[in-house]
This record gives sequence, structure tokens and C-alpha cells, in this order.
Amino acid sequence: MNKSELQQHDREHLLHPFTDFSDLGKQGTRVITNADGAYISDIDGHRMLDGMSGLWCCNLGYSRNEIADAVYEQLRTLPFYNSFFQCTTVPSIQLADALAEVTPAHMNNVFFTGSGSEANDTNLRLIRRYWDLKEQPEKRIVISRKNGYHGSTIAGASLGGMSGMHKQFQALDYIEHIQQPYWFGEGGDMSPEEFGIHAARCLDEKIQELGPEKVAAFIAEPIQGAGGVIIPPETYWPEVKKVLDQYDILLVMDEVIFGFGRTGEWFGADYYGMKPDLMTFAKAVTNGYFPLGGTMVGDRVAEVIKSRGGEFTHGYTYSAHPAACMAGLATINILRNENIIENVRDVTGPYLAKRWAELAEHPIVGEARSLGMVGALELVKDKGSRARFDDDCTAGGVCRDMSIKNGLVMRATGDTMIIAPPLIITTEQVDELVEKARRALDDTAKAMA
Ligand code: PXG
Repeated sequence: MNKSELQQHDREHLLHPFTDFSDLGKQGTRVITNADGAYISDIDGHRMLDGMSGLWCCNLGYSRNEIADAVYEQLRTLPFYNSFFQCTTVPSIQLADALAEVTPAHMNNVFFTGSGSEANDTNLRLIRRYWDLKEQPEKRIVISRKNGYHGSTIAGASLGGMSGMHKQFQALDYIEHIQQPYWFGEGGDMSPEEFGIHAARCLDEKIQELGPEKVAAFIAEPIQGAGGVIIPPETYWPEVKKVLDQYDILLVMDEVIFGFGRTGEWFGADYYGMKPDLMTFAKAVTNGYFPLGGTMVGDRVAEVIKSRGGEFTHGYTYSAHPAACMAGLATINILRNENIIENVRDVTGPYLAKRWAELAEHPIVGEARSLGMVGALELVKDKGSRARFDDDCTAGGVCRDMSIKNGLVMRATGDTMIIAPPLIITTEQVDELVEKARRALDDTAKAMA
């Protein structure tokens, strides 16, 4: 099939995620055909620096045959077996061991799933089970944050705080949402430090309003990813820690985007010095080469679940899929053996921070922020008042298209442009990324004038 035939068949038979189907019909899809290192190419041969690591998952880029080989060999040896009914497989044991080693010291058990959304469903099940076994069944409410993203199953989307998603289904009624720590958008006249404390105190207020005896858990991404790379002010997590320490409430950190090195530490929890009870992961655990997710279970929860009461009635056919586990093992081996995360922390992360910050001087950029291997640009019409171009956030969409035209995959969340390049990006490629982003900004400024 040639390009237009592919697009026609795509239109006729494929329902894409998070897509306005009539829009897609008009424009036609971009057919991505191959990739290498930090680059992807489309069917027209247009090669682009992938500033989004696929969808926040190909942290090692696209050329790691060791991962593909590990999967292939496993598929030839034992393509599938389940981990129900007292059965197990060697890859699943090995990956569980490896995860216990690379995650925080108090996390030594894992429940495998097929995705991040499923893992957050698992978290809800574990939270309920834990409090039931502790004979505190009245602890049922889970506090989450507005504009957080936790997946697209009913549980994931209920935990998430995306208002557009909530309009299209009935959210679970035991989940409550509080203020997000988004200083640029919601901080008003407060300094970032004051606002960080303020956003954390919202958690305390919500717990008091609901009654601590009814609150089971607080879930949050260390940094909001899909919500727009919202890096909380430095005061936020220490204050959240203080609040949680006062009450008997579980902490779930959703590390689906920030796990496996994106901050320059293995997990966001390491970066912020937090001690979560549950930790969701997916995406980069296999470098995006095979679907796999899961939740790391801290000792406090694991001891109760493992030692008290009968069966935990939960599991998926593909929990601990052996080929997925081999992809995970191969990925973790590369991250460890090649000091990829240390390089982000010490070399490429600081370099990106320096170069990305230069974009703050651009006339349509209200803020340029970054941390480790993520960055965001706030597009504004007026820097002083932080006023946007319009209510429909057209500047973001224009800038995304201009960026792709200039050979860089950069995403738009409203009028916030975001990047999460592969962790293997070199300093020369960071230069290329910043130059292409600058050209996209120039083109956007012209188009919006
Ligand atoms: N938690 C977080 C923090 C995520 O970012 C999920 C859970 C769900 O994972 P699965 O594997 O079920 O998709 C995610 C997923 C975007 C985008 O537009 C982000 C995600 C998924 C799709 C699109 O940035 N994150």
C-alpha cells in the first residue's frame, strides 16, 4: 500500500486513542515507518529528532537490539506461561529481583501488569485490601490531584484529574481531587516557594475535611508528565511528606513517566527523597519494546498482604509475561552497565538545563523549565501578565506542527510545549533540539502575529 492507501485504510478501520475522528479524517495520519537512535522517520522519509521518546518510553532510543534479541529468544523458548496457580517463570523471578534492587530499599515486591493503567487499578485493589486486612475498612477515600494523569481505564481515569476525560464517563465516587502544584498557571502573586507550601497544605485541608480515618491513600506523579511537565516548587514534596507523616495514609507515587532515570535518579521518589508505599511503573521499564507495567509494593503493605488473610483475588492473564520480563531485564541491564542515568544527572541533564533556559528569552515564551531529561515552554502573548494567545490554545497546536516541520517531535499540552528526549541524547543532539525548538518558536510567533 502506498501512503494515501495506508491513510485511507487507517481512516476506515483504526480508532486511534485520544483522537477527534473527524479531524483525523480531514488531515490524514502521519505514517511512522522506522527509527534509529534518537530519531524517527515517516513514510515520506522525513527524519525527526524524537523529543518525546516515543510516548515517554523509549529512554534508550530505538537501536537496542539486545532488548529485541532477549524478547525473541524468550519467545522461542517459552513464549507464554502464566503466573497464576502456583506457577512462575524464570524471567519473571529475575525481573522481580532486579526491580527490588533498583527501586528504593524498602520496596521489595512487585505485582506485574500489562500497562500503567492496569497497575493503577492494581493499586486501588491493594489499597483496599491493605486497609481491610488492617481492620480499618472505613479508610476508603483516595486523594489525587487535578490535572494529574494516571491512565485511561475507569480506575486510571478516575484517579486522573483531567476534566475533559471525566466528562465522558462516570468516575469512581471514592476519589477526591486537590490543587496541583502548577506555579506558572495557578501561582498568582505567590513566589514558587510559597505556592509549593500552599499546594501541599491543600492536601492537609482535604484530609481534615474528609476525616483522616476515612482517607486511605494519596496518589501523585513526582512531576506531572501528560499534564504539561509540571515540576513542583522545591518546597512542595517536603511539605507533602510532613503532612503524610502526621496521618496514617498510604502514599502512591505514579512513576510511569519518571521511573527509570528521567530525573537523573532511578525514580522520582529517589530524586525527591520520598518513601512511597506503592510505586506505579510501565513505559520505560522495557524501553517501550514490549508492553509491561506493574506496581512496586513497599514492605509495610507487602507484609500485611502476604502474611494475613487468604487470597488476593486479582490478576491479569499477562501479569509477568515472560517475554515482557526479558525486555525489562535487558533494559535494566543496559541502564546499569552503561551508567545512562548518572550521565543524565551529571552531564546531559545540566547541559539541557543550560541550553533550554536560553529559550526563556524568546518573545513568546513565558517560562522555560526543565529537570533531568524533561522540559517545558509556556507559550504566551504577553510575558508580563502571562496572557495566552487565545482561550482555545491554538498556539500550542501551531508550535507542535512547526516543530515537526523543523524536524523535532515536541508535544503540546494546551499552550505548554513539552519534551522528554531519550536519555541517550548527546550534548550535540541537545544543541540540535534547542535550535529546532527555537525555529519552531520563531515560526509560531509569525503565524500567531
Ligand atoms: N500513569 C502515568 C503517570 C502516565 O503518564 C499512565 C499512568 C497509564 O499508562 P498506560 O500504559 O496505561 O498508558 C500514564 C500514561 C501523553 C500520554 O499524552 C501519556 C500517557 C499515555 C498516553 C499519552 O502524554 N501516560
